[in-house]
Amino acid sequence: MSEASTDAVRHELRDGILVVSVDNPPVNALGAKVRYELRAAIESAQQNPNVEAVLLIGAGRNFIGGADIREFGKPPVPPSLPEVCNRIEASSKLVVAAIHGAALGGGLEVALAAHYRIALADAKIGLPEVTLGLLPGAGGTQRMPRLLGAKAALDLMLSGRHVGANKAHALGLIDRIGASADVMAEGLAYARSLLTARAPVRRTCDALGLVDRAASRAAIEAARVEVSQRSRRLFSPLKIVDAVQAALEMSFDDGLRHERQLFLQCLDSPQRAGLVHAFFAERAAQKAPETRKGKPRAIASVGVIGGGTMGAGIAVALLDAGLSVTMVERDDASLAYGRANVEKVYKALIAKGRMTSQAKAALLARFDGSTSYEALHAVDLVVEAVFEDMAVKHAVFAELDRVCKPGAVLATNTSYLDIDAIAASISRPADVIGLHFFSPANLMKLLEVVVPAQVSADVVATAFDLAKKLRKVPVRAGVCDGFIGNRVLAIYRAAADHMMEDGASPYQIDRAVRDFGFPMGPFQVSDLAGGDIGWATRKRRAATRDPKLRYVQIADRICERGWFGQKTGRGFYLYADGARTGKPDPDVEAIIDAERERANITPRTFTDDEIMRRYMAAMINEGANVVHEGIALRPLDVDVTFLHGYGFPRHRGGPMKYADSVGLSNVLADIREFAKEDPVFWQPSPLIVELVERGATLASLNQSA
Ligand code: 3H9
Repeated sequence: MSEASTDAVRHELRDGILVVSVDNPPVNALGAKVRYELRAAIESAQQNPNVEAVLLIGAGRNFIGGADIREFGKPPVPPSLPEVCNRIEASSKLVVAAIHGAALGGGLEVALAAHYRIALADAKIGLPEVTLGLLPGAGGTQRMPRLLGAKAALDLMLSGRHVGANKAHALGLIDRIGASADVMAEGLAYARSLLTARAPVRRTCDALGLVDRAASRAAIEAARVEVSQRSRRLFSPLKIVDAVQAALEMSFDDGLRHERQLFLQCLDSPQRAGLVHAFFAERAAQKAPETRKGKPRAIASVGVIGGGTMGAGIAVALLDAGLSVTMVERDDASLAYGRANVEKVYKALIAKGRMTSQAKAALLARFDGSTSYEALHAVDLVVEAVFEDMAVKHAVFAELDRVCKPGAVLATNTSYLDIDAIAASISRPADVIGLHFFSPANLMKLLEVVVPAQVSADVVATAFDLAKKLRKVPVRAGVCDGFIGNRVLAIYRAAADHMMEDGASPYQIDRAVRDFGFPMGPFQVSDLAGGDIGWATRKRRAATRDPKLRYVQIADRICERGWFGQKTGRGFYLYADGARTGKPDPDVEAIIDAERERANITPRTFTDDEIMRRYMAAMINEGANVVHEGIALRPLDVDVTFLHGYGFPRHRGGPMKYADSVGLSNVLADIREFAKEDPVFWQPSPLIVELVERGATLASLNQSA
């Protein structure tokens, strides 16, 4: 046995097979060092007469997680990944890839360049580049269609989805599924069996998946139509289709060159920068100071107080994560209603064919209900989702304090109430935390983990751990009215109201916001959530509102008529016969006209660009205030909040990333311009002023905490 070892790629000869293992924790990403050493290993195999075949594997939990995303946007360091893949494919000795865990992006492209592929049952195989604003740039767009045909290859590349070993085998992506969990043993046995059978070197570039040219062309055209309709704001999907077309029409080498050009265009696009920012921001948001200090408490059983829409949604999220749930309601009728709300979610899934009745029964076996708090004596965590009223919350927490076991985490789902005050009202404030779910709680990814002053680090760590179990995206927030998300929302919604009163119609504002990339505009959101919710908040804030602050009454006039949006058939829009998409309402336009007159405003026109500049400036300014006050740890926490709770277009990275991309000094100039009309509303955030003075970006603050 001969061996050579390097840091990132190790190789050793085992009975004629050179085992080349990529060892670059945490996910064996293909950074410059890995690429260099991988190529060297393949070259050494060609020269070594003792090597009959090469086995590529990954050390640790994955094969290879892809190109090193951290290198994007930096000067390229040779060898490039396409070069390395070409070198692998050109090998005169058999190259076998043995996949366990992730073989994603460049990782799969390395495997596609190998001559044979085996995968273990835990494999996650895919080309997710599109989710980062890219296309597979190391031969993937040329090799995958040749291997699978254009249709299947386009489907995988355009969706970015992962497939498991069985599906990959059925598609023809891999040749064999390993029976055990030992990747080395499976890979060696497979390579040996290929050698024994004198299997030829079989290069993917020669595969015949595109020979049916008519079918390939049809698949490419169909994908082009679909992409133009569905992903019209995104840059890379059409480039993926172009690259596959090149695979059909050009030689392999020309196709690779074309792929490279398209890849570089994507790499340079602001969308790539936004999407990569979102990727890292989501991961960074999962780390808060307390998650490093505290040890999560074990959570198996959870109590949910309240069976309304929110409580039931939370119960479903918990059940789906495999936890046991005890719902507490004040009487039998309310409990029955709560249970029905839970069942309704599963019934809808069954109706859509996405769940079996057996699966529903298995989930509901972990669901229990009671009208007595005593039922919560043994639970590990409680989430309270009752009416938003401080006196009611105090009463609930007093009961929890009385019945819950020591060490139980006591969480409130309040959207704005002072959690410090709730914590201070009981004997164990260190166990009290905010878990702010978004509706529908079983679907929405965002979970604001609201950290009151006295909470213990263990409890915060438990909340982050729970978020992971629930497959939610947690963001740490401090206590204030509205926390991160709703506090910022109140400000940009006010900016939208100002524009509406000044002359823009709500329909134009919604359209401009949708064209920017949000799924809905603010007035559609209000109609969906129920206008009464915002109305209640405005009434609550009325007493403390700065009388000098401009207040637009249009929404109040609409609510006074009982027009609360979709649920009442009209709000800002008209929803005929239960329609979910509304139509502009002339009566609403008349109300707006009357309000403009009452406020003595001569309406003026706004361009969509003006609308978005004001809308975004308001969002960015309050986002910066939230960071400045320590409510959000870093700008990236604001970004993640808006990406996952408010439909912010992912390819723009989030409002703080967007601010940097348009230039913080430009945003500040806009705010100062708008302040000439309304200096009370448009007060530049001290953080923005400071950063602009120093010539620094919001991103520069993302390293802290
Ligand atoms: C590509 O390949 C382009 C090519 O086609 C062309 C090139 C020419 N690079 O997610 P986790 C970090 S594009 C650098 O929590 P998990 C991550 O930030 C790439 N770093 O683990 C985190 O760091 P930290 C296509 C990466 O076990 C840590 O690893 N590939 C990369 O839940 C753990 O990550 C993809 O898009 C990377 N590629 O999931 C796959 N990946 O600890 C992206 C991860 O400092 N990755 N990190 O926060 C994933 O989907 C998941 O990470 C994976 C593991 C499934 C692999």
